[in-house]
Amino acid sequence: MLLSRGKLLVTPNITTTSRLFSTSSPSFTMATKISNWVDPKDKSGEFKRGASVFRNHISREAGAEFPAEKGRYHLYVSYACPWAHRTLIVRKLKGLEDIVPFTAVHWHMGENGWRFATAKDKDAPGENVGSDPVAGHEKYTHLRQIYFQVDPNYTGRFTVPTLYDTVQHKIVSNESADIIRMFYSEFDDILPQKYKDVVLFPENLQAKIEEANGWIYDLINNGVYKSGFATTQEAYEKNVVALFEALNRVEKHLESSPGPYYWGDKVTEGDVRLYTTIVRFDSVYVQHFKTNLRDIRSGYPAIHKWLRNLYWNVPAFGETTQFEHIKRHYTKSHPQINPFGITPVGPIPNILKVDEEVTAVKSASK
Ligand SMILES: N[C@@H](CCC(=O)N[C@@H](CS)C(=O)NCC(=O)O)C(=O)O
Repeated sequence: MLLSRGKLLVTPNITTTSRLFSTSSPSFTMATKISNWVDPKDKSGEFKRGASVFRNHISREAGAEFPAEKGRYHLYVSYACPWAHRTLIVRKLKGLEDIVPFTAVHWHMGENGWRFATAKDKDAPGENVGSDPVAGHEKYTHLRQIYFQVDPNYTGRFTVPTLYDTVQHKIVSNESADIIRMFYSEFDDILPQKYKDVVLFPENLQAKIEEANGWIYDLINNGVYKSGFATTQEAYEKNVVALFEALNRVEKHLESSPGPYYWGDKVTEGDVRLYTTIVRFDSVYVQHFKTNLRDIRSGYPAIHKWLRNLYWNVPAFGETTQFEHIKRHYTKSHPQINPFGITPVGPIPNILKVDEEVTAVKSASK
C-alpha cells in the first residue's frame, strides 16, 4: 500500500550547541536541541532511537553490586511515557509497591527535559506526581540533574524510566526492557508467595515472547515514534505502513488465540510491552503521530477486546494508565508537530467499556 508522495513536510530546527540550562553542575549542555528528534543533518528524515546508557542490574545474588533490598532504589517515571509505563505495570503485578518507591514527573517535557511537578501544578493528577523525595535531591527541579549528579560529563538523553540506587547514588538502569526483567525475579526472596508466583517470562514461552518482542518493538512500540517523528513524507509512509502491517499480524494472532491475554490465560511480558503502545493509540497516536490508516476501536476488534480486558479487569494496567498525562504530554511537548499545543478533545471516551462498541461496529454486527 502506498500513499501519494509529497515533499518535505517539516522544516527541521537548526542544530545548536547551546547551554540549555544553567545550574551549579559543570557541564549542563547537550550537543543538540532536545526537541530535535530527527537529526536535522540526517536527510533520511528517520527517527533513530539512541541506546540507553545505564545498563546495570539489581541482583538477588550474594555480594551483588546492586543488591535486591527494600526501599533502596527509586524509580523515576512519566505517566505519559510508554517505556516508563512498562515498569509501573510490572511493579504492581509483582507486588513491589512497598519495595520500590517511585516519583512521576510532570507531563510537560520542555527544552530542559522532564521536570518535577510543584505545588502550583494542578493539572497533573495521579499518585506520586511531585518533587524528588530522595535525600540529597531536595533542590532538583529536573530529571537531568540526577543524570549529571551521577556523571557530570553525561552526553546522552535524560530519559524515563530511570532506576536510581539511593545508597551508592548511581543510576542502575535507564532501560525499561531490563528494569522490568529485574522486577520479575530479583526481589522474589523478599516477596510473599503470591507475588513470587507471578511469572511474566515463563520458560516455556520465552522463545516465542522474544521473537514477538523483536518485531513488536521495532514496528509497533517504536514504529509509532518512527511514523510521528519522521521529517520526510517517505520516512513517514514507510514506517506507518509497516506499523499497520504489524498490527494486522497482532490482530490475526489474537483472533486465533484462546486469550484473554496475548499468550493465553496468564499475563506475560507480551501483554505488558504491547499494551503501553495500544492504550495510547486512539487517544494520541492516531492524530498526533498520523498513524491513522485505522484506529483500534473501529479497525481491530480482537486487539480492542484484549486491550479493554487489561484496562478494566487487571488493576496493574488500568490503574497505571493516566490519560491526562498521556494526551497533554504528546500534544504540548512537540511544538514541531503541534506548534500551538492544542490538545484534541476526542476521542471520547479515551477507552470504551468492555461491552461497549463504537456506532459503526455496532451497526455492522447487527
Ligand atoms: N529505551 C528506553 C527509551 C526511554 C525513552 O525514550 N523515554 C522517553 C519518554 S517516552 C524520554 O524520557 N525521552 C526524553 C528524551 O529523549 O529527551 C527505554 O525503553 O527505557
